[in-house]
Amino acid sequence: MCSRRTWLILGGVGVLLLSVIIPVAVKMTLPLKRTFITRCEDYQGYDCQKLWSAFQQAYVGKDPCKVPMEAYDAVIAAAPFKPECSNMMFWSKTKDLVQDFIKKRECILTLEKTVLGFVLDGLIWCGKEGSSETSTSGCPSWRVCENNPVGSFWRRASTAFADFACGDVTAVLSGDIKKPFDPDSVFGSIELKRFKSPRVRSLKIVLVSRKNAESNCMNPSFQDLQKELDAGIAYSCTEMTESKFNECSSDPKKPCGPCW
Ligand code: N1C
Repeated sequence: MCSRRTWLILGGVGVLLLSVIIPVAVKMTLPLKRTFITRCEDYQGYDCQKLWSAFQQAYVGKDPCKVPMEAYDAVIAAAPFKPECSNMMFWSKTKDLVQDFIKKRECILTLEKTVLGFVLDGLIWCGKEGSSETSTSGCPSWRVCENNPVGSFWRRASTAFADFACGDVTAVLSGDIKKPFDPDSVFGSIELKRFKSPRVRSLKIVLVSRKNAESNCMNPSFQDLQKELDAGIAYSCTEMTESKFNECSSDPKKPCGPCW
């Protein structure tokens, strides 16, 4: 016979299994397709089955280190951006900050607000030679190889998004690191180079930091940025604390316009 203490322990383990471990395991094994279609349907306005089939042909059955950006041409073409030439926001090393910000400022457009950015944000996927399956774990990162399915997707989508940029563009960078502008980041190596005058009128860098900033707008990396920027695009940089930046997103007087 089991003692009362044993029953209590067994009960506790059962509750833990039901409430934490099993849901996590199920979530991890949820097929990518289901997440893709569910998010796509929530987004509305696109033929989600068509998008899925254009998307998965980019990497399914392929060596996960041999998926170049061009593999995603078909899915990018299947989800053209809606014409909208204002309030476009780019970022590097500030993803969480920007995601919180845009939740409150509906009119600001980031790649994660477009259908493919929305559907694939935070996901991992890859295929395998000779298989029709999609894996969501054990996929190579950029440290292993550059042409991995996730990295190539973001580089391809960022290219299309930056080609579409126009008007006054904002990029939110981090003042908490020594080199806020990284020429090897997606922002530095792809997006910045696609901004073209006169379509893009200006680029404003918003450098956001916690209390004791590591770098400011005089940081030498910004000279490299300006060298890369198409002549004719006006450049400016402004420093801001994280709390000011967050306040700015909830300023009811400025639901859309810039507050820097
Ligand atoms: O390499 P990064 O940032 O400079 O890329 C950010 C830049 C943004 O302006 C976006 O338009 O490129 C675009 N972008 C995404 O929208 C995006 N969502 C999620 C690029 N990458 C994106 N991700 C993932 O986050 C992706 O896996 C990539 O490697 C990181 C961003 O890295 P980073 O260095 O902070």
